[in-house]
Amino acid sequence: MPNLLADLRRINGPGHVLTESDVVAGYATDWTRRYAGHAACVVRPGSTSQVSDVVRACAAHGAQVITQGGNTGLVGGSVPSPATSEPARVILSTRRLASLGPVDLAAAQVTAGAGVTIARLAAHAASAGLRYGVDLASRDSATVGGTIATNAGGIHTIRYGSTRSQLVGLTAVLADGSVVGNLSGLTAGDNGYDLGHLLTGSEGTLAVITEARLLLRPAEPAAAVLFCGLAGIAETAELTGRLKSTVPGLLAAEYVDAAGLTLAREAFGLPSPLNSRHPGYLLAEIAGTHGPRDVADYLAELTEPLSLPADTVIAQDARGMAALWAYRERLTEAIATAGIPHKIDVAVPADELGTFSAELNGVVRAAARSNGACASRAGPGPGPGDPPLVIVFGHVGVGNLHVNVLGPDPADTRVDAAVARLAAAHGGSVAAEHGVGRAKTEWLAWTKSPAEIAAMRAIKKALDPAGLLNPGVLLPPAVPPSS
Ligand code: 2HG
Ligand code: ZN
Repeated sequence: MPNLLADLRRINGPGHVLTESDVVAGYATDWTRRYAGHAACVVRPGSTSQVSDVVRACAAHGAQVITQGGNTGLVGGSVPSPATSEPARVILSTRRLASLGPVDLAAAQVTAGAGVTIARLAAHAASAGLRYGVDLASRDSATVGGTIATNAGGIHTIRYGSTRSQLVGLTAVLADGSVVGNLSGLTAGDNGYDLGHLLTGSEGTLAVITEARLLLRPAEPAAAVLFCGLAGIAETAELTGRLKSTVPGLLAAEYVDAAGLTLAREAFGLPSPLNSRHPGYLLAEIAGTHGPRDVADYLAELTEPLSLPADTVIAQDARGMAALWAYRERLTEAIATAGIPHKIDVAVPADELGTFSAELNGVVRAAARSNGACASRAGPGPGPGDPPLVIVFGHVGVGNLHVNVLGPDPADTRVDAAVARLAAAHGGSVAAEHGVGRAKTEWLAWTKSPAEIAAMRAIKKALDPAGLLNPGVLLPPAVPPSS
């Protein structure tokens, strides 16, 4: 260990090897506080070549490398294992890999360091009259590298696709320290295996991403935000389908359920957005692609054939639109004020959302009963003996739901597994935009075939034969559990 630390100090400079236990603990605990691990130190390399030297040094000492961007992942993928035993673990923070190249207007592309935040990238693109297609509530902390590693989606996935759709190339350091990748920005004429796309969604298990070449989109300022009260998620999915096929510039279609809206209102003192309460709400954001006509005329033309619900508000000014977005964007924070939630990020096909949602509460309650009911009160969430509080929201336009459950002991994963199993039973996915992390490895086999998992293991073995890159994340344990 002293030799490893000395090597890391020599490579990065002593100020960029952090060993104070409280500082390391901060990096080793994820945003939810549900996942925390142990590491010998945090290193903060400032260039791809320093990352390469760090990875080589760790390999030479048999130390594990846990790559971390903004640490905003919610499934434990960016923090080390809680085991206290050897081998040593090093958290490699990418935050100093913060270079941001000039916007290439001819190609509508930019090269960004892995540690650049999404907010900084968005502002940079906007200063050149363009936009970056991935946007998410954690934009001020989430990084380019982290969002590639998890293939993050966010609020505009319905319009621009997930991070995979923005990636043109990247630079990465493999487990032996070698540097691979291509930042030429060429989208034609590449051939062979596409390492960039293989690393997208690989959650730090195959390489350390240090830079990326990203596609930018034409700026499409929002012209209106609609907020509609609906009878539930099935009706929301149905209306979203109609919006998708009618509205040319649908930028976002987001769902919030009644429990989520109440919590956000209570946590932040927000007024009711509509005249009445409803089981569910759709927030739709529409771009100003309607030409020179007045936005109001355009919406009137649209809303006629769409037959929007009676209780709908439409905001067309920046302030009004932001006020409606607050009910959706501040939900994660609102839930955190009520306790440590179980966060189950799943995808469910649009035509199954109704039955999934109808079965959800029963499934959660049954799993919570087997947990010995709720843990102690940690805020305005449920107290001992209360039923769990289930909050459902997310990117309904792409079938991506964030099920949050408050009440059951955060250490008990039975509720999480039950919800993931329900999503799988409805033809969905146990993990969507947050990744698999440490939380969901055992459930991957519910939606991926043995052959697929074997192929993933073979890739891991080929690229990281010693298993030093983010072990315990993404891939299921070698011997699957019996359940
Ligand atoms: C969002 O869409 C994020 O706001 C966070 O993915 C989801 O807190 C969550 O469960
Ligand atoms: Zn999300």
